[in-house]
Amino acid sequence: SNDLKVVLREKIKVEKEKIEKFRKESGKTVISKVTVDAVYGGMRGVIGLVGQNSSLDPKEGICYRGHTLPELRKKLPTAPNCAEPLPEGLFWLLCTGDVPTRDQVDCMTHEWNKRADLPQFVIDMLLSFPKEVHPMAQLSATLTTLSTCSQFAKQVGKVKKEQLWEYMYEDCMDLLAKITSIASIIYTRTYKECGLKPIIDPKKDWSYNFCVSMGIDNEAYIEFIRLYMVMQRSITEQMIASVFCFFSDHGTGNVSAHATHLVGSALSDCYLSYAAGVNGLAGPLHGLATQLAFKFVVSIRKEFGDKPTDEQIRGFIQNYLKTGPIPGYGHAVLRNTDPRFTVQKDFAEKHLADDPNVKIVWQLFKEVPPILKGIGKVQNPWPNVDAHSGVIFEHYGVKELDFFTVFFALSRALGTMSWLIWARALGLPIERPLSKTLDELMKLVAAA
Ligand code: NMX
Ligand code: MLT
Repeated sequence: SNDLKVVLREKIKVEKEKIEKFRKESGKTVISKVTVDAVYGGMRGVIGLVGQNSSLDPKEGICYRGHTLPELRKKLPTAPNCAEPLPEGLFWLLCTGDVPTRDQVDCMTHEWNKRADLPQFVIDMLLSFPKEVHPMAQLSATLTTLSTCSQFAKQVGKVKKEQLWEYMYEDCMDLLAKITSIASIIYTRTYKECGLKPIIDPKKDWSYNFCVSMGIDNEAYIEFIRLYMVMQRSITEQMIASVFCFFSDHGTGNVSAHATHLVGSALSDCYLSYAAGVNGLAGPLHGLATQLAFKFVVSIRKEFGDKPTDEQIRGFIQNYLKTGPIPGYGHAVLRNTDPRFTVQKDFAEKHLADDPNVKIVWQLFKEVPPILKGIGKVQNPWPNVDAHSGVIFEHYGVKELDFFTVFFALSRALGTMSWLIWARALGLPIERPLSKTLDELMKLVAAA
């Protein structure tokens, strides 16, 4: 079938049986231990979440339902005469585990285009934000308001628990269809004096319509956005069920995906849940690093011009380290260069190799890791996804730094929405780890 809901219905049945059997056989097997350090250290190393359909290898990076990012670039359907994968196809893959056919992807595009219109009260709200409100705050507030339209919220307590996922599915499809319209209004209204009405050409794909609605009709930019949407680790952390309802694993549970899942576990609808995720993504150690990493590059150019020497760059890094971490470097899980960085580098090599900002990003790639290694305590001295994105957005005309993390939020929505559907389909319970006082911890240690 080309209808995602029909395909999902069958997949959910099979997956539920598999999990039931697994839990019957192995439910009491101990697979992880919790140390005092883990309790104080952001729950590092504690397996408390399950990634149904993907994995994040510290060395290899993200794997989407068994496919690496470079593989997906080749396997997922593209727009006609284009090279980069369509995010619609990724969403199908995230939901079903299958690489979709062209017809299935077309069907997704059609669905999202059909659902893209925003209610008037949401448009009014978007047009009334003071322009100083950060775009991520605008996005979060708008999503929260959209919960008024949730079909899921209206059915909680009315229909059987097993049926709830069907309403979550409808809401998630709506959210994905509308979130790009919301983002394009935020962009045009905050930065271009007016809030342009989103242009939804029914013959065009999700990313195309979004880019054109932003007022940037440039094929290379649209291709980058398609790639970027696919790239933002839309699955690993999102396809995580808190089946064991405990703690976050080192390899899973990034802030935005975990926040979304956590709020969803209280049976909040997808709008409320994803607003929570967006709020987490807006933090400087998470998605805001996209704009901070770009600022870092711009500051280097301001100080040394377009062609800084390696020595100047090293001095700049050392100085910056006195104030905080180098944005775009390091990771809680990865122990290698983020493949999402590599994929963007590959794109930039083809399309914008002469851009002076891009050149500095590459120079930093050479100079930052040895310095971070030298500090001794940094677990991962390599660049993450955020080290590269900003210079590419800027190259194609998005000069407004505060908007960069919104792109991240659009991309992450694909993974979080696919997981919310699954979480409700599997009937996952409310997430509620235990917390202890220091005295209680000390007693536990004494008794251990
Ligand atoms: N520059 C300088 N110091 C760093 C960096 C860095 N880029 N990364 C980690 N450290 C320090 C870290 O501050 C900590 O120091 P202290 O013990 O004094 O607090 C020490 O190294 C050990 O930290 P790690 O265990 O390596 O990293 P952790 O898992 O705690 O944090 C990040 C991971 C991503 C929060 C951290 O690497 C960081 O702050 N990076 C810069 C911000 C960034 O790029 N964030 C985006 C991540 C990707 N995303 O999109 O979310
Ligand atoms: C992410 O994609 O969320 C970041 O790489 C951070 C993380 O995985 O913790």
